[in-house]
Amino acid sequence: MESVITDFNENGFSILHGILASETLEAVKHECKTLVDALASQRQTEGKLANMYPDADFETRLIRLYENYPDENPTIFRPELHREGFFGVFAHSILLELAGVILGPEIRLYPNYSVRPKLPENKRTEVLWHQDAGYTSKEADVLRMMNVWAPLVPVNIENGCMEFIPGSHKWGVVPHEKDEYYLRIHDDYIKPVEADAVSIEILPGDVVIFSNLLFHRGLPNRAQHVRWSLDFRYQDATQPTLRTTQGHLLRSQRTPEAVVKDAKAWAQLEFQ
Ligand SMILES: O=C(O)CCC(=O)C(=O)O
Repeated sequence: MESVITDFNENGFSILHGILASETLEAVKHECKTLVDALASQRQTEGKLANMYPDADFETRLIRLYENYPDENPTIFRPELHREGFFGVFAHSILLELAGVILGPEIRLYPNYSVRPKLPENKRTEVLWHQDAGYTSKEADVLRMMNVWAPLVPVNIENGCMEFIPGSHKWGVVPHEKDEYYLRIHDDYIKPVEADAVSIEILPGDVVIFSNLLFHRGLPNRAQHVRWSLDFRYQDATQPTLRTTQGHLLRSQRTPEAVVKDAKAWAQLEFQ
């Protein structure tokens, strides 16, 4: 625990190997497969799919479903994540324990939790250099957060792993510019440090925690399968979210009765 916190404070991130149990991961994948099934049915109803590819595997089925419509594939699932199988990761005891040390006793799941199916060679899934705080506001540097990123398939430079600039969380919120699909850190701030980037090549079961101020990006996927991953953020719930949405309370000494108590309760809530 101590070295994880030291890394997080010094470098802006820390990798935790093998902390998600296979049942937890399987529950998440099961829900993702259900979402893909629903998309297959929807596309067949719309007359855009002759074959639903029911036997294609998790890593490739989404590619098959959209091969004739490359601009229509989903790049992110958010409201869809209020399903029981996702709760075990969001409310993971080790992650909440760490968040407790870093953020204090009041912890919310910040209203920015996502599953990303990163399809190959698709500009809409290439997340450019940014700080999460850059998407919120200049004032977001006061937000006390711990970001979590977890792969559902082995991730590497080829299939679009994350890249971080160590120590960049100490530089405050820097200017971002709008690119075609995402914001990106202004060249004046990223070019001088880009060569210091480290690639986060990790396996399902591993997670990386990082600061909301860390310069990071998701590389393009140049493999032939979908790079599935999960990313979410814990925040000190005594602070405002600086968004119109409020997230959900996962730990609290002040109002324990307001905490989302289990997977069933999670599934009844909405993205907010
Ligand atoms: O998954 C990716 O490629 C990018 C994710 C990201 O930028 C984030 O979690 O903040």
